[in-house]
Amino acid sequence: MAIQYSCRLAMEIVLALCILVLLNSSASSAARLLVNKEQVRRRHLVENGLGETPPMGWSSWNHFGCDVNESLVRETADAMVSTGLAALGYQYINLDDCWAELNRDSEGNMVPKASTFPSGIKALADYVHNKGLKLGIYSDAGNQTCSKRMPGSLGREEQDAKTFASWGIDYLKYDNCENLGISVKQRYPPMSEALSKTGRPIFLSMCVWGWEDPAIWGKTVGNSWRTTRDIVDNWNSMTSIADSNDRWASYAGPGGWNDPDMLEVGNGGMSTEEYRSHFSIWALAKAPLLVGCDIRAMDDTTHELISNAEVIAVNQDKLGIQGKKVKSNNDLEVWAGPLSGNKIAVVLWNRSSSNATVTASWSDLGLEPGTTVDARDLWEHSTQSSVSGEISANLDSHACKMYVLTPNNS
Ligand SMILES: *[C@@H]1O[C@H](CO)[C@@H](O)[C@H](O)[C@H]1NC(C)=O
Ligand SMILES: *[C@@H]1O[C@H](CO)[C@@H](O)[C@H](O)[C@H]1NC(C)=O
Ligand SMILES: *[C@@H]1O[C@H](CO)[C@@H](O)[C@H](O)[C@H]1NC(C)=O
Ligand SMILES: CC(=O)N[C@H]1CO[C@H](CO)[C@@H](O)[C@@H]1O
Repeated sequence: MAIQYSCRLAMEIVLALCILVLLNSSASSAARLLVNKEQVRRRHLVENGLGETPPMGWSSWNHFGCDVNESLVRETADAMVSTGLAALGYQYINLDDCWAELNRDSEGNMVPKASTFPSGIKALADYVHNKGLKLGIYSDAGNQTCSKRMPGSLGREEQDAKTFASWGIDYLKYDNCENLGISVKQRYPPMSEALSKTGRPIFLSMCVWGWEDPAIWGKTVGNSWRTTRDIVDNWNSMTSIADSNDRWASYAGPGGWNDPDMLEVGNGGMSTEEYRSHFSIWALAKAPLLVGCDIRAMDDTTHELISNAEVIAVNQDKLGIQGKKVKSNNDLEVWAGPLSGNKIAVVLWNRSSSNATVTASWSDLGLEPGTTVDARDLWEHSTQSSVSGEISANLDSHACKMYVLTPNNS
């Protein structure tokens, strides 16, 4: 393995040098800068071709915990299509913990829990695929999963990866419980290699809780890595996770994403404005957008929040650069990041406990002082033309505004 990796690295360096030489002779310095960045960003891509943009879908955990079964999964797949979410890009239907029997069969294979998944996982994958969606599953880089109700895959990576591939699985969330104190960096690569050996492209979501700074090395192993502990459905948890994840912004990119955990929108623990902020910041930060509520029974407000196509477009922008906090002043915050086509995504966020005006000046956003922009308000769906110097909004406590700025004459 080590030899294969270093050969690959050497080949990529040669390739990058060739491209550099070519560019030096022809392209402008701006274009050169862009392509160089792209080379560096792609060098460590785990080679399954997945996660060019952050994954979108649903996961059973935040709302249902261990109370999962095959009818829930089928009904959720139905709802994904009937509510229009699938058409907006939500494609993964991800089963979390508790789908398997506690014990492996006599050949050491994981077995779907007979009482809750009597038709088996292959049949479920077929059902989900027939809807045009993808099926995700869950295991753990330890000897059991976090619920302790099913086995983990540590030491059984090849066997389990083969099982998942034979069922038609498209995504694996790989958790970090019961890990016997072994380093994350030792426990995750074997599953990555096992998945790639199956020949089936399976998105690897490394649920490593931020251990051993996964942003730094994660791209060689998986398509996303958790930067934080689990989210809880409240304001303090959501905001502190947003802040921890923000530290690692520069490491994310196509093929490998920082993961601040799944969405809580629609689960009832936050106000509408808090959920709007949650969804806006996750979208801006290029986080996986994995809905964690019961989409079979969501209310209109939840549907409106998670189906905002303009906010989703920021998350799925092909440039794939994670937006970050660019100004913070007594709970007054400005988060921003570049988008393709020279555009800029901006969130103005009042995290204090009362009403106030939040302002982003052009210098906060890296815009020249004389620049004018068209400012698209992604939640109001309205555009202000020729805005100059700064953009500001009066915001209720915990509320945000999200804009895409398009500089004029650029
Ligand atoms: C399946 O799970 C859902 C969600 O927990 C539950 O409401 C439903 O009763 C379960 N169905 C069966 C057949 O167990
Ligand atoms: C997991 O490892 C722990 C510590 O060695 C051990 O106590 C436990 O029995 C193991 N569980 C399984 C299912 O192997
Ligand atoms: C905040 O200020 C705006 C604009 O002045 C106003 O419309 C809104 O009602 C205020 N909200 C609160 C909670 O005071
Ligand atoms: C971001 C921002 O402007 N936050 C403000 C929210 O409201 C309080 C009270 O008016 C201000 O003190 C904060 O600065």
